[in-house]
This record gives sequence, C-alpha cells and structure tokens, in this order.
Amino acid sequence: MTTLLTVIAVVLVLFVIGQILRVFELSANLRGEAVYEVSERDGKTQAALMLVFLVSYFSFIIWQVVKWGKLVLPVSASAEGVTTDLLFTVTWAIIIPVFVITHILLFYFAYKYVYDKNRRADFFAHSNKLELIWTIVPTFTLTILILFGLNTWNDMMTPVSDDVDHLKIEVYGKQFSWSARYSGPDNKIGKADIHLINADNPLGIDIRDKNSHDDMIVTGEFHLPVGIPVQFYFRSQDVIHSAYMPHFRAQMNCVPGITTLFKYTPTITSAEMKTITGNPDFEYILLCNKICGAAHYNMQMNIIVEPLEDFLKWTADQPALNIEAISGIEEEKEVETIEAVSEEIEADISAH
Ligand SMILES: [Cu+2]
Repeated sequence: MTTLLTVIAVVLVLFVIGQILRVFELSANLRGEAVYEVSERDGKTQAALMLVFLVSYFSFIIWQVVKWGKLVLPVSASAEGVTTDLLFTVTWAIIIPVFVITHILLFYFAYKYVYDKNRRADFFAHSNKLELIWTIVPTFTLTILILFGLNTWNDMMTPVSDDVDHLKIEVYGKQFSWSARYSGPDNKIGKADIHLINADNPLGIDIRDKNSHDDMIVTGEFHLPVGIPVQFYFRSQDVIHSAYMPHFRAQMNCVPGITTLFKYTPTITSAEMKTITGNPDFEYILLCNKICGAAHYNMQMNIIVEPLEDFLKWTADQPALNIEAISGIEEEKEVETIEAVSEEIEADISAH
C-alpha cells in the first residue's frame, strides 16, 4: 500500500512540475521570448557552473582523502605484499597527475570557450603526430604496468618448491565460517572428497589417505610462523567465498569443486604490528570478501603471526584429527559402487 501511495505521489509531483514548466513557456511566449534559444546569459551561467563543479569536485576528493585516509592499511605484513604495494604506488603516481590535469583542463576549457558569437573556431581535422603520441605513450605505460602486474601475480601463484622449508595450510570456507587445516609433521595435506562430508567430517577428509592422519583442523583463529613461506590451498563447501587477508595483500576465491592456491611469507609478527599501528588491540584477520549469504559478515578468523618457537608450542596444544569419529561414520555408510550394483543385478538374473 505504501509503495502504491509513493508511486501516486511521485506521478503527481512530476505532473505538477510539467504544468509549471508549461506556464513558464506560455508566459515567455506572451512576452515574445524564444524559450528554446540559448541566450548569452545562459551560456555564461553554464560556464560559471563548470568552475563551481571543478572546485567542489576536487574539494570533495580532498575531503574524502582526509576523512577516510586513516582507514588505509598499514605496511604490508608479507614479503610478496611489498611488491603489490609498489605496483599500487607506481599506478597511483601515473594516474593521479593524469586525473588532476585532464579534469582541470576539461572544466576550465568548458568555461573559457563558452559560446561567443564574435569568435570563430579553428578548423583542425587531423594530426598524425598527435595520434602517434596518444597511442604510443599509453601503450608503453600500460605494457610496463601489465608486465609488472603479471610478474607480481606469478610470484604469489607459483607454488613453493618442495626444496624450500614451508608450511601448507588449507583454508576451508562454508556458510558461514572458516576453518584452517594444517598439513602436520609430514607437510602433506590429506585428500578430501565432497561425498565424505558429514557432521563429524565437515571438510570431507578422506582418512584412507594416510597423509590426512596427522592433519590438524582449527577454527576461530590460526597461527603462522614469521619468516616461513606459507602455501595456502582454498576450498569451499557450498558457494563461492573469497579468502581475504588484507594485511598480507592476499585474496583468493574459494570455489566449490576446485582447489585454488597462493602463497606468501609473513614478515611482521602480530606483536610488532601492534607497535607499528599503535593499536594494542590490533589483530590480523581473514575475511570473506564475497557476499555469500545472510551471515556473510560473520565469516572471519583471526590470524596470529608469531616467532617459530611460539608457533610450535601452539601447534603442540592443538587437538589432533579425530580419526575414530570420522572412520566410525565411514564404516556405517555403505558406498554403492557400480560394481556392487552390477553384481547384485547379475545375482538377480541368475536366480530367475
Ligand atoms: Cu563467504
């Protein structure tokens, strides 16, 4: 009902505006004025408005930088993030001057070259020199930026080589929580299968794969040792989530049915970052950065970066994977394989 009343009110307001304009038009006709002709005064007003817009537009931008500038992330807490930040800085250094200069010229020229009946425009059809400049300069700049970006991307995406000491963690997203699975002493994450998911085994871990036996699952928060490369694997149970770790400049989609990955090396411990930011409550965080449903905002997990000794102490305190619970359920569940079904059919046929 409210919607209907609102629609009626809007229609009536539009109708009244239409009628008022019509009255203006008729009265101007009576005075013998040409309503649809742009007068010199109209032109001057528009030209002045261009300058007003230019000033208010830039004032608004400066105000935004001052007002929200404090929300900018602190220094990158990962080695790879430093390159990502540099890529951003270089991009800003190029686009900010271009943005400022083009916008000042755009509105200033609209003001300066307002219609003047005594002025004639130059006829200027083509210039090969200009065409070359505005084709080559952007091509060259963009090629450098793209190559730089690709290089940074490859750096984060190439898996850590097995020759390098590193940690493997699987980040698992589901509506609406995260869990992290550590590979354990063998540094191999065990296989998982969506068909094995149940209340005792929410990650669908396949315990027939021996590599899974020493895996360790944590929720709420997960820890990382400083200075050691971490190879992340991402999975999702239901919809697309996005694992976003802003302080490490890292984000990756978690897609049901496939495993995505990236790596980074944390370089600043949580304690050091508390000093850097001057905030004793500071915590690194993993967020979901994909609107994945009603409680999307709830999908977060703290990340604690600490020296290796503390990390090892923390891992020792974590409960091991509950293989009994997982396997108990597994035995009760009879998996219907194609072979079993065809054997049944064959037995059925021979019985008749
Ligand atoms: Cu999500």
